[in-house]
Amino acid sequence: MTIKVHHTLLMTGAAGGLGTAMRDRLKANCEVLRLSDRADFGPARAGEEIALADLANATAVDAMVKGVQAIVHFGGISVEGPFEPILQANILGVYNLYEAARKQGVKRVVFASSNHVTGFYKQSETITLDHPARPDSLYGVSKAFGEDLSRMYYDRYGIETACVRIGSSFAEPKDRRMLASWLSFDDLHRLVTACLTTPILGHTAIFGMSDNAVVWYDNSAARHVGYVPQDSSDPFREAIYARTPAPDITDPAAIYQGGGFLFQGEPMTAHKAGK
Ligand code: NAI
Ligand code: 15L
Repeated sequence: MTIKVHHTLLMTGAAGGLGTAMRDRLKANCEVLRLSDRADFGPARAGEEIALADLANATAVDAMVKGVQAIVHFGGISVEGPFEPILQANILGVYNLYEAARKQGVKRVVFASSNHVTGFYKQSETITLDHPARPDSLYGVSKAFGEDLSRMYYDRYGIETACVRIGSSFAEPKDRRMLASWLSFDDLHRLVTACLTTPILGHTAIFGMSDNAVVWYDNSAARHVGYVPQDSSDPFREAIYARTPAPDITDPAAIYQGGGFLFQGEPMTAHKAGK
């Protein structure tokens, strides 16, 4: 059973993959679920409100945040690409979100950060939450900005945030890399619920992964969140091995945790395997 500690909960990115997957699940966490995106996603259902907003529009973001007690922030550019849309959604947009939260007294945010904040660590490493950011893309840098911005809003204004460095949250793991990075939708909901309900959240990062046998991330410094994953990528392993080739271990996509993100955007020109 989920304790409803917030009457009205805002979820951004409602038209996206995770927004769609979490929409019904998060209704258990509140009396009213306010949904937002810049894209239209149809009418409100029972127990929902809709507040469409472009994150880059401060006035619209203020209206979106008004009257909520907590925010689950999935909205934004979710892949590597040209800088301008990332700037608008993930940098200006996150600033607008925190400014609206500050002005309107919202005290808790679950921020969808990404494994790409630390994508340039190797797949042969298990990193902790104390490892410095090592973004693999402009997208990863924008998520690192969101993490730092939310830290400042905690230190200055007491807005608690969990920066959830989501690995790969899809219905199933799609490839060998995702055997380590996979986060099931049910575990994502468990993780968001833990972030919303833990008595003292403070400001923390936490890696968003299921209870996978292959592990790159150590969440021991975030045990106060109380996240206990219940799913695992392991049942998918055999089928993934059968349908995917063995990795070329000199390929940067196999060396680094960020995988294929290293090849998105402008081509890398300063890479040597093993450095
Ligand atoms: P998605 O791309 O499917 O959904 C993102 C949503 O944000 C879209 O509906 C889009 O319309 C909206 N959006 C984009 N720019 C916007 C703007 N300027 N104003 C308002 N809305 C805007 O992404 P997905 O997979 O649902 O991910 C949700 C969040 O979780 C993203 O922030 C992503 O970076 C993060 N994440 C997701 C992972 C995954 O495995 N699905 C892994 C790591 C992080
Ligand atoms: C992300 O940050 C992306 O939003 C998502 O689409 C996946 O590509 C994921 O990382 C991943 O690394 O698998």
